[in-house]
Amino acid sequence: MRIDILTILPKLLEGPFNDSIMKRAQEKGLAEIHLHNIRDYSTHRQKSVDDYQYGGGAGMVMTIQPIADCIEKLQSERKYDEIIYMTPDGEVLDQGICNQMSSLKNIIIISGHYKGVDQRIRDIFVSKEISIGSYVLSGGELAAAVLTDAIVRLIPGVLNDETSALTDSFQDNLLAPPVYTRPEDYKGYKVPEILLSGNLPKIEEWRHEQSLKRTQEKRPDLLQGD
Ligand code: 6GU
Repeated sequence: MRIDILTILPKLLEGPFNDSIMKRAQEKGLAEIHLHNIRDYSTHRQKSVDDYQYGGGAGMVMTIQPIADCIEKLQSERKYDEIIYMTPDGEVLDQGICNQMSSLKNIIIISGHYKGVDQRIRDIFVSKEISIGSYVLSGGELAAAVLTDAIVRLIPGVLNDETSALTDSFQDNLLAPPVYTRPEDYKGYKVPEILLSGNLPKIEEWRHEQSLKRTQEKRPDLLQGD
């Protein structure tokens, strides 16, 4: 899978993709992540990427030209399955959306800043608008990093058995059960007996019960099933 991310702050995105699982996915050739600095595409004398908004009001708007030129250059090189715009007014990201997107071949993600991008960028190019939750970030970069991480780890071969996505919280609409490691007894706080029993079917049954219980207590909305 190839992901092209358009941003005015590429530095913000270098860290998250150059470590751990995201790094390994790229080294294994399973994911290609390309960062594009929108400013590099500006034809303006001062390489500006934003301007005052028509109608007045506080806050700058990202201009069409550099973003459109960057997208059109990428589209001339390959076909894209989705062009995603990260915005607090988009569809709220969940595991179902991540699962669907992890099977795509090429996507573009646009990170907005300031008051966002000129509406015409959205009208002309964008096929999907995504928010990562009901709060406002100062820019779309961290949201783009969240989306990319959540998608890339689902690409077959990225995770090994140890980090399998199958037992993640949310994969079956249930939260993951509690986990324990050594020591067996920490200042009187003990590991549940069942986990030491070696009885695998019983352990799996316990884990499922715990998942259900946790979900009921913490996220009953997930059990509503819609
Ligand atoms: Cl995608 N962008 C910004 N700026 N804020 C957000 C968001 C996105 N999702 C939640 N808050």
